[in-house]
Amino acid sequence: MRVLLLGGTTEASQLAQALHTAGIETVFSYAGRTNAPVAQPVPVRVGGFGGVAGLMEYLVAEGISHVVDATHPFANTMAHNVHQACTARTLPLMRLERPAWALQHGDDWRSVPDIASVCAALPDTPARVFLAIGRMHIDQFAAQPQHHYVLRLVDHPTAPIPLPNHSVIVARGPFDVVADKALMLTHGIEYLVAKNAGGSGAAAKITAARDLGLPVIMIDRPHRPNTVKASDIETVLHWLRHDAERGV
Ligand code: 3Y8
Ligand code: NAP
Repeated sequence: MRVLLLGGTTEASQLAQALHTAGIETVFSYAGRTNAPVAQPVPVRVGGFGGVAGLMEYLVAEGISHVVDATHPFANTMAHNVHQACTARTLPLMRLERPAWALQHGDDWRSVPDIASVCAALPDTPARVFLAIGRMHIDQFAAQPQHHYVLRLVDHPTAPIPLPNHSVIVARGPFDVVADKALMLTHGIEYLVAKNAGGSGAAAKITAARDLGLPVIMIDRPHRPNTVKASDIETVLHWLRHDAERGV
């Protein structure tokens, strides 16, 4: 058995540790988005595969027997590519996907279907917005330059930020509620923008916004392919052990 683990989330790192402990041969895969991704206890590969075709070639060349897609719920191209590649190669694939965050008492969520819809959910009058959705979609907010944006990024920006009023905070998760509340108070945040990432690694800002009575513009998850799915690592381990015992 040789597992390809598509990573980049807290749960992927937890699963890598469990697979290492169980002695299951695993390759952990990062896209290469950040300068210094978290180290893993198993061999790591970094960078895209070259689309579906490149991934199919990789699966054969590396003798992969099972694939676990533990990427972030918004890593949607990867999810579709791996589903297509594993279907074509008739390789067992399981997606490890943490449940979405659910509205709780005291939450003030304005749900939007995608990142492009966030601007329309912001007020016309200038506001102070905590844009906690990373680096890749900042340019979409240039359409609303009147706001002051607080941007939290994993790495220091290498290109100019196309927003006239902004502050940058460089930090990687997991985050905590006390620090996220302090951040929102220090910066006088009036709106939080977040993807429904789910999981524990970035939930702190959602709790902090609830405690402070701040509105959250919550971006719903994109549709993902209909893959065999698990919401916890024990289920993934059981799935793999079952095949390992059968010598698959
Ligand atoms: C490269 C691997 C771990 C994993 C930590 C989780 C938690 C923090 C939630 C905020 C929101 C955001 C962002 C975020 C979360 C965890 C987890 C998670 C959000 C790392 C990582 C990689 C990435 C890629 C990066 C994106 C960016 C998104 C920052 C490592 C740290 C905002 C998503 O600069 C860039 O190009 C960054 C790109 C995709 C989204 C964006 O559009 O900018 N994640 N995040 C993975 C790879 O190369 O394959 O560097 O170690 C992983 C984590 N990100 O092991 O502790 O499990 O969900 N990551 C979002 O949800 O909105 C932060 O600030 O509150
Ligand atoms: P994406 O849009 O779904 O994928 C874009 C391309 O990046 C893919 O087609 C693939 O390139 C490559 N790729 C993505 N994940 C990969 C992986 N784990 N290993 C190897 N190549 C990968 O992905 P994304 O949203 O940019 O996310 C990239 C990484 O950041 C993922 O590991 C994801 O788990 C992590 N992450 C993303 C978010 C987010 O908000 N999107 C949040 C937290 C963590 P090829 O086509 O060349 O194969």
